[in-house]
Amino acid sequence: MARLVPAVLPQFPISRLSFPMDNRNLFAVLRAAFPEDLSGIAVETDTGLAYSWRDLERGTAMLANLLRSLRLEPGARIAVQVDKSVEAMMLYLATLRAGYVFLPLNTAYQKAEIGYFVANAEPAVVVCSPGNFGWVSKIAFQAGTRHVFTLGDDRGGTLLQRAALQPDTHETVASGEDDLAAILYTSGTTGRSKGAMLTHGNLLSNAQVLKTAWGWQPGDVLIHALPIFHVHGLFVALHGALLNGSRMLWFGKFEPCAVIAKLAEATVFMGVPTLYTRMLAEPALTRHAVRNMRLFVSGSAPLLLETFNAWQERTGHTILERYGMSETVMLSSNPYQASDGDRRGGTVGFPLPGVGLRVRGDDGHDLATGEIGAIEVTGPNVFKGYWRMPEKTREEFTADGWFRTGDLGRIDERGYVTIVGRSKDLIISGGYNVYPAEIEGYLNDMPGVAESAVVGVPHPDFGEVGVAVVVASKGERVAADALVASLKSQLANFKIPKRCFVVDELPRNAMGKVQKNLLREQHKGLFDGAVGSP
Ligand code: MCA
Ligand code: AMP
Repeated sequence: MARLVPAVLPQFPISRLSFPMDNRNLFAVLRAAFPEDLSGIAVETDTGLAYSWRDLERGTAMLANLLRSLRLEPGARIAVQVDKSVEAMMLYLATLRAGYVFLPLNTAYQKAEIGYFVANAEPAVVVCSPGNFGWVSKIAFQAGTRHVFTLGDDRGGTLLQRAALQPDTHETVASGEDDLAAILYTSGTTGRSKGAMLTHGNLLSNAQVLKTAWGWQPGDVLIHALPIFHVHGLFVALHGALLNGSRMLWFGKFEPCAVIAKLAEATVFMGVPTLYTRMLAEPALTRHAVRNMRLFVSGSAPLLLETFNAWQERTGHTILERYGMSETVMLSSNPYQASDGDRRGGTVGFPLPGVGLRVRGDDGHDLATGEIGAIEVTGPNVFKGYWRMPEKTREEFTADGWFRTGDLGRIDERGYVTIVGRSKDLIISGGYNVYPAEIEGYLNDMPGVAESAVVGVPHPDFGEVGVAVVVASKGERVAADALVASLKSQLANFKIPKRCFVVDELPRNAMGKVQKNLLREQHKGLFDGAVGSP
């Protein structure tokens, strides 16, 4: 039996709050969807804690009051690199509530990565794990950040200590649709990461569209087992549950057996393909285990047909695959209702209501049904631009205002979209994006390295993983293990190539361009038969 704990402080009666619906602040809209009876459980964690809707109301109010008490400038960025916890989720909601801009950072990021984001975004507040305070605060203070707090996944740290001193009511700031709600950094094929600026309107419109598209209904319970520093866990899953006033079963980390054990209590699950393949590897995944489930959603990376079919066979459920990006939130989805069509494995379904999606050729003309070209999109969900990169923003939009996704696809005669590849040099590993150019940059800077190429190859657990191929400088010798060790000391762990080869030369075409396709072909069988993670 879960224990009901107050989120931040002992309970106080809360005053009646008004949420004028002309307020397009995303929090105000989510808050209006909370059940009338705030004493019910909103979030139940895998550590045995339960948070009521009132706890969310009060906790976010206290955190919002703390942020407001710092007298930050309008539009101030709140950068957060902490382990997943309900308090971290409340910090996100509190940032919206107080009218500031949330900047989530993957916990795997190391010094150089955090240094770049902090210097680029100039956050007024940085919140980090207690164990990282030493190095993170140094980076933050050097970049001019005025406030650094800590937040642990055990409800420890200075942020909650300070928030506990604040009143537990807060009138949500009035926001317009065009006001910034969050900045999500996404790496680039060249150069450094770009901060995608998402507005309250972007997030709100997408959440509302998905509520209908995926048939959210009273009594739904969501298993939340994704990280909360990227679009999938932070927006798609979280907003879905909150906007429906639905209880969440909250996992700090994805553990297949623990999640399977909770499926019987849930109705909705969202995951990247690796989560599905890991659950399929467990005999405990049976039709009985999923007897109360209504919907399984997959996205962030291609779902193999093999996984789609195996899931259907084992559980009797057809996974609904959808497609999105940090810059656009969700773009397309397979149908929820059978009357709207089948859920087709290998496709990402139809463009969502309000989303324009077209496929264009190199010459910029619309392609005929079934032809493969560049996917371009438009809609209220499409971001405002890249933070302080007007030039980059211009490059990524067409003259008529459509966003170039960098994905290649086709639309069939029934309107289903299939993604067939990417024009951007990107590896998607276990749902995380890895940009070869970034890894190659680090490798090329290492002593004794003349050049390198990083390519993605199939992997049974992560879908795709990076493999590095390195050429030593003339007269130098380099050891693959040492190169990988050096990368590990500098970069987030999911970016580290799973294998590294030192070769005499890289294959090049007549123009002198490295032929990555040949490297991919050469190494494509490297992980055949590998079970689980390496
Ligand atoms: C961990 N490792 C990885 C990954 N995760 N390597 C490559 N790719 C990864 N994704 C490394 C670890 O550092 C470790 O290396 C080794 O692989 C094994 O780790 P393991 O314990 O198996 O990993 P884990 O901690 O269990 O994590 C696997 C995971 C996780 C649960 C699949 O990667 C995950 O939560 N992925 C979801 C990502 C996500 O939410 N993406 C949504 C992005 P070593 O032993 O050397 O340290 S939003 C998005 O893309 C858009 C907008 C969308 O459409 O949703
Ligand atoms: P991100 O930069 O993390 O927002 O990743 C966005 C990219 O993930 C998209 O441009 C696609 O390449 C990829 N992606 C997301 N969902 C899917 C999907 N269902 N199938 C294939 N690729 C996907």
